[in-house]
Amino acid sequence: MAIPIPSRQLFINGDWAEPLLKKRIPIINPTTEEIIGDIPAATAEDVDVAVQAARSALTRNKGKDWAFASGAVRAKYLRAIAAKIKERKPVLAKLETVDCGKPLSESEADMDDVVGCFEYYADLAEGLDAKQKAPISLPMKTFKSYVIKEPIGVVALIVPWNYPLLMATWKVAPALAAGCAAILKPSELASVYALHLLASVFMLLSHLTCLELGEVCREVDLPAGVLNILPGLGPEAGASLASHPHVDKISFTGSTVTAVKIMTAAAQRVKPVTLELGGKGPIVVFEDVDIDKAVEWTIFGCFYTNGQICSATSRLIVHESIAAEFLDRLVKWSENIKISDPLEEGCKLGPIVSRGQYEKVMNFISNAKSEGATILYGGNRPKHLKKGFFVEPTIITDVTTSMQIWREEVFGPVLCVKTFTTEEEAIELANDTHYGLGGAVVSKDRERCDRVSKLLQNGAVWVNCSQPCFCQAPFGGTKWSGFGRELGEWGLESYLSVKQVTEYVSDEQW
Ligand code: TXE
Repeated sequence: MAIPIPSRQLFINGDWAEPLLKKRIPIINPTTEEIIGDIPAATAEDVDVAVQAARSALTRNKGKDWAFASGAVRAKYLRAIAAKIKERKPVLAKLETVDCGKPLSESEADMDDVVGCFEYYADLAEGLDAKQKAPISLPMKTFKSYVIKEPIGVVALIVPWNYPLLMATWKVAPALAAGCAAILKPSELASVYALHLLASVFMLLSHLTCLELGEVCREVDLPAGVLNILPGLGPEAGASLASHPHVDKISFTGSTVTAVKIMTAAAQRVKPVTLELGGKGPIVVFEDVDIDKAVEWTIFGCFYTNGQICSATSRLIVHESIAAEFLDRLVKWSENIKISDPLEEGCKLGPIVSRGQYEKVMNFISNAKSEGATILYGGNRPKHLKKGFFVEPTIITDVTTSMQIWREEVFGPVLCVKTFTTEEEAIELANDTHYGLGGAVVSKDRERCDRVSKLLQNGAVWVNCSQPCFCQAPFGGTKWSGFGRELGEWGLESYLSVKQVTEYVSDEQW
């Protein structure tokens, strides 16, 4: 099924703009390994223009066009964007799948979440109006104080490739609801393979739907400069944004290594950052579970989005009394996972996003073998597929806590397994990681679930499930998984600055 790939430019100041250095870069479909189009790549020069456009969107007409427009006005635009995305869902979902390899049913679900997220923040934008000038109770009658919430300003939103449009929406919707102007930088991936063969060629993906968001903004007449979209290389476009003197905040989702660079750049100008980084989540399965249900959540928690989820529960910690039967059924379930072209009906596992990521995943598997772990299931490229960056769902046992496979994020369909005997041991194993994004506990014992939820060092804990995510609930991590929270009212607050106004009203009792 050939999908026409739209040819787009950068989206700056409300319109399409050719990159100043005219750089364009090919896009590869991870299923066919074919070049399917190209996209523009922004450089520092384009970043400058976009930041200027964003700044004037905030100040135009004394801010009344956007930053100091009412929340209700901004809500109208957010709802209009949601409606346009809903209309385009079939096309956008296909583009997402062709671009990053996730099964079409998952891309469709992502588009529903995108729509829901814009609608949710439209409601919150409206709600902001009533919260302005909230009085503060003071110990003296001679003073009156109130609080106003103002947009932080121009924000840089740097996003990864595993949920291109959804991760963008998690940032764009609250930022716009708050009255900020934004520069969105979608991800690029440099294919390791291509770099070896052809030093100057980078393969970029995961921009397509983000660029379509530009077209949607044009159609709803979003005021010029409020949202600018600049695909480009991380060390070039991303780094210029992170260090730009007129960017007021950075919200980043990606790797911990890149987060350190972004924080370092932000620190030079004392800029706030929100960081949502990687993970190595545990799923703790107790002996009292319904095994089939627990197996299903284990599979979902690790293999959804081809295993490329930061909150994936990729370390299974299972009670030793049920481990043998659990693993047996886990293997049977894994055998039934349909691995195919992700556009095909019923596909449950598509290709890894790029050759570089594919090779990284395969290296993790071969390192695990050489460190003495056992590949209980999978570990290879599926034999029935001749092309594409596919990896079988993989289950690894005989793992020790010092092995790389236990410690590092794989970002692929790879589950490693350890058993436990006591609850204390389970919690210790679950927390034995530098990361702290998502974690799960599965048990029929309510009190035990409450105890374990409290003790897991994660920003999100799932009980008797893994991964469900609602835009109303806060999302973010502890430890190396970052700080700050996206989504819910916490997401909106992260784009607002709180100002107190205190007035001297009378000198009685002074
Ligand atoms: O991430 P990067 P990559 C993890 C996952 C994956 C690994 C590498 O383990 O295997 O990270 O993926 C931009 N200044 N996650 O290389 O580099 C870049 O252009 C400013 C977890 O894709 O972190 C892209 O837009 N920006 C994760 C974004 O950062 C820079 C999702 C993410 O890229 C930059 C993705 C720089 N110097 C990967 N360098 C999650 N938390 O969900 C790069 N970028």
